[in-house]
Amino acid sequence: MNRKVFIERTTIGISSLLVSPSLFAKKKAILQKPYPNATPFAIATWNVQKATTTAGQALDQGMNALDAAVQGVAVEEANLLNSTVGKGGAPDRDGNVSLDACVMDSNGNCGAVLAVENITHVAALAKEVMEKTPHVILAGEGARKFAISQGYQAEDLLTEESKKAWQKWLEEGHYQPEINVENHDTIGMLCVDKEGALSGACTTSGLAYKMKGRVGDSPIIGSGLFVDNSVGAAVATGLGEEVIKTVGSFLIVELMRQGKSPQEACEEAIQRILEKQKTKPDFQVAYLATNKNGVLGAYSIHSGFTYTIYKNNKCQNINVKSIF
Ligand code: SD4
Repeated sequence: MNRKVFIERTTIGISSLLVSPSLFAKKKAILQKPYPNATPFAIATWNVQKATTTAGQALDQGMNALDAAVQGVAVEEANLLNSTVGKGGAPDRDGNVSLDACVMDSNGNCGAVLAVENITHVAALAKEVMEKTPHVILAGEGARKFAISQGYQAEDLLTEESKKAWQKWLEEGHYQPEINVENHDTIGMLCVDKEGALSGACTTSGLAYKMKGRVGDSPIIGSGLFVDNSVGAAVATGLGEEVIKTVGSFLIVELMRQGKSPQEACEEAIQRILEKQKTKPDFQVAYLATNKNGVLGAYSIHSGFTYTIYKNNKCQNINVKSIF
């Protein structure tokens, strides 16, 4: 295409958009209101009833979906007894706690922080990256410095308990990712607000005793979390390396876009991982998804995965079906 033809085509393209502003208006409306008269709800990976209720009640009071998800997961980030998220999370093999998180909103905006030390509320920090910087991802020391500049307190995230557990691990120092059967782990939360907007947050300390600098799926948009307000959303937990290889959360949303139910989409995404395994895998991966109508799906490789839902003033923890 020569320059003249290119300019002509571009001009035609732009002017046709200028004469039909309703094209834009319509698209915006669809993006912002996917579920007219939505009943707000919050869902989260694992048994995190306090976190899910915090988000659900905030939604009932009119909070927007993104803020509610960030507020919900903050409960577990601050929970010292949760050794897989936030303060008290298991450190890497050198004894440093480094956290990963991301958020995504109903308009497709997203933010993430990777391998951040000394900051507890990394999902909120990911939201600040999204809202206050021209970037999507900040990693390591840059993310930590940005947090401090935004007024976050630098804290020692290693607790007496997590230090003791790490020192015990050091006696053998044998690193092998393990199947998760604990009742809480990486927290992926999806929220729908009264406006029908869908947003999510995902936060984790990653694999216990990981190599320094290792980052899993949780802060990677499309792997640990993906939201498309005109289709639905998904979150992942488990061995991040396997989720990343199949871009799991994005895959689930795309399968729903093609007409699969949330349950079918989660099952196919798990199958996609298993196709590459020669023997029964000794790792866990689990997915939780909702479509734009609030129909849920969840599936895992091994048993033991649960999710929590808060809707209509009721909070429940649900067992999820698994392949094995
Ligand atoms: C990671 N997906 O860093 C996280 C860890 C996790 O259940 O979810 N564990 O790979």
